Amino acid sequence: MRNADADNSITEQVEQIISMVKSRGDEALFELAERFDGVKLDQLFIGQEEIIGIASTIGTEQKAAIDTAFKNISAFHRSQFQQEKPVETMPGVTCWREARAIERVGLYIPGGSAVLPSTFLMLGIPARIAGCQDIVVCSPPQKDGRVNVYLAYVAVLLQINRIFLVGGAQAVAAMAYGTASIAKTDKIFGPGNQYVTKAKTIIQSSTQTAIDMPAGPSEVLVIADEQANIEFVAADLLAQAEHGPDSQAILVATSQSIIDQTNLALERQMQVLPRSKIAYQAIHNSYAVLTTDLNEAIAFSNLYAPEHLILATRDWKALIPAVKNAGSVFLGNLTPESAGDYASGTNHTLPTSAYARSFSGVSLDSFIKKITFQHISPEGIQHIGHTVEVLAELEGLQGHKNAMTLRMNQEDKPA
Ligand code: HSO
Ligand code: ZN
Repeated sequence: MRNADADNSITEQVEQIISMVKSRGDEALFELAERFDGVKLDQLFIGQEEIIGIASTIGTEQKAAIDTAFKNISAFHRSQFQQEKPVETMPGVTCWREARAIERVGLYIPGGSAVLPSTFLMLGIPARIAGCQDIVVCSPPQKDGRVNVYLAYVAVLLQINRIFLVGGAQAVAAMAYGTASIAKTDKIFGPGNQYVTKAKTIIQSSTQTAIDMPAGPSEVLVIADEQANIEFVAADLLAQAEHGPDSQAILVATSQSIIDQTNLALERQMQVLPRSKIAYQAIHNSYAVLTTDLNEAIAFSNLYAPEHLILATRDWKALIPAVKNAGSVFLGNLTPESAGDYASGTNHTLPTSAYARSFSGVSLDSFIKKITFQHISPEGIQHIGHTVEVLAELEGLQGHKNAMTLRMNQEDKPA
């Protein structure tokens, strides 16, 4: 089921964890690390020296791959920086917007069934480009009470010199309420299991800390026609399926034979995947849809609003204008979701569970807010004054009218 909502038992446990962290702070975090991660920590974070030490053990090939991803993701996110021009809406009335970084952000990097250094890149890079002042990073500790070498290397690239060894709902609670060691943040980012997601929704409605987006299990929808490469289609569905048993991998095909062939390819390819058990369950909970043509396929996809949409057809260009709801779109037979998951440049933190109807994925925008500015000159006051007076009058707000009238009648005219 797609919108499998956490049952009450998850809510209750998460509420308990949040109130523990709220009342007992760091002490609760030590206790919960022992309970949930099976680690007796002697300190809650690893610092710069240790991060550099761990990072230095990275393999050459892995380092080069992370460097390339870092470069591409940085280039794409840097291009999202936009300065808007001031607009003179009336002579002497000037309005504009300026972006400012969200000052304190919290990044949650999951560490459960798979450690995802790519998620660290996807959140840390836009946070750095935006110029966020404080970037708090939480990730569950490994069994040895340290962090994974790849996370450590990403931290070095991002110049982040502290990683808190805190996972799950307790990490979200700590970044929302703050503890002696962990600073309270203004916005929390990052995917996680049902506990993390539940904690994010709870703190969003009960604190002033915002969240990136509501998150659910990951999804891909592949639209395939006769020009699709069936092996690639099956591989893309499995790449999604291996994320978790609740992942959705949907095939929308324009003929039954594409579906049949994909099923055969899925069976074959699945056998050799190390995470085949997980992938099998996900594929089992997913489905294929038969449509008469590509237009009908896109119409279905728009209703479904997938996190990832792959257009496995040579006609992908013609379909672009018809895409109305999707988190991120992969065009043509040679563009796998994996490219965007890791290294092409786009962000992989995307809206799931049909939220792509109204939400965008994480980008530079997610780490900034835009402030409007305006200035009115003596000429401007004369131009806009009467309009404001009339509108204030019709709303029965005399004080508003007054604030304008006084200025319209001012003799000496400051700039
Ligand atoms: N497909 C995931 C992101 C990811 N894949 C990380 C591999 N590592 C959600 O977009
Ligand atoms: Zn993925």
